[in-house]
Amino acid sequence: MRRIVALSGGVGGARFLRGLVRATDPAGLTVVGNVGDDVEVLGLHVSPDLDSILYALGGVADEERGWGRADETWVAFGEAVRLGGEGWFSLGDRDLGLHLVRTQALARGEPLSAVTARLANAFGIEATLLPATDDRLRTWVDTPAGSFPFQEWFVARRHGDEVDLVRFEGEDAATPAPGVVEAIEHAELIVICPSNPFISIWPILAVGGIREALERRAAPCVAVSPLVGGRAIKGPADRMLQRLAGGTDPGRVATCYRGVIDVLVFDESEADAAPGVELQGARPVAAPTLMHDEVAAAELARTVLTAVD
Ligand code: FO1
Repeated sequence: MRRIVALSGGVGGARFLRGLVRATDPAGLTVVGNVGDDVEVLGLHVSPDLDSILYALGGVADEERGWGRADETWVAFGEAVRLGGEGWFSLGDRDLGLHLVRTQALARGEPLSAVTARLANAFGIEATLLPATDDRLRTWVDTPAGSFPFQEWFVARRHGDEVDLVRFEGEDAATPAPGVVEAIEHAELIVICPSNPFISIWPILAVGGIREALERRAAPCVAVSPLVGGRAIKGPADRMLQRLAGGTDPGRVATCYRGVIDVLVFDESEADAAPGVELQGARPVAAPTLMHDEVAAAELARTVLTAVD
């Protein structure tokens, strides 16, 4: 059994993880999920990235929408909105069930990591899923139109504003959730999933104890670029990379992870970008990265698993 730690955001990361559990023994896998985009909606604690991972690994994700559950209905949320509740962030009926359980557990004083473990167990997930931190960590974006909490910018404003800066409220005080540093220290391979570096992976790296554990890692660290041909499959990663890193080529993706990666896997269509990745101190690996189905995701996972053999 190979001990692997994967750092992941929501949609793209979760899709990759479905491939990873096909390509390796999930019992050896620890996933560290982003909590910077957690949000309170209708009094409920929502952890969108942890939930995308739970639903993907539990086999119940809505693949087309990219978030939430398949076969979802919206009766309770529709009624809440009709009665004057906030309606900018949609919660499906099945999804609501999970948020009720999590919110009650947190209100009783249970740490996020403990309730996440119980939820993962309930979904029959073999891999270990840990939030980056049990502490409050929230992503903010500074834009020409003002500063916004992450979900207000992402969902309510449809990530239409350009981003000048990404900040993580609570980063100074946040400590790694139990098990995160130990998993990194005992890992044979560390993987950064094909997630948006700025809003999915940086909040994890913003937890000092995690960043330090990665910097002193014994295991190799392989990141997968979320861009294909300089474009994001979904979401604002390409626009953010252009504005915050000065371009969208794989070399710019590598700059986001300087000091924490040894290898960058990026799409075969950008093979000529290899020297730019090397300049950032990472070994370039060009391979097919489009995950059009679970088989393709597993193939990408195998590329990652063999990139350091
Ligand atoms: N994204 C949207 O664009 N609109 C929504 O109403 C919305 C609701 C939602 C509910 C639960 C959940 O787990 C995710 C949800 N998302 C929604 C997705 C989410 O905002 C983002 O995909 C992630 O935070 C970015 O990683």
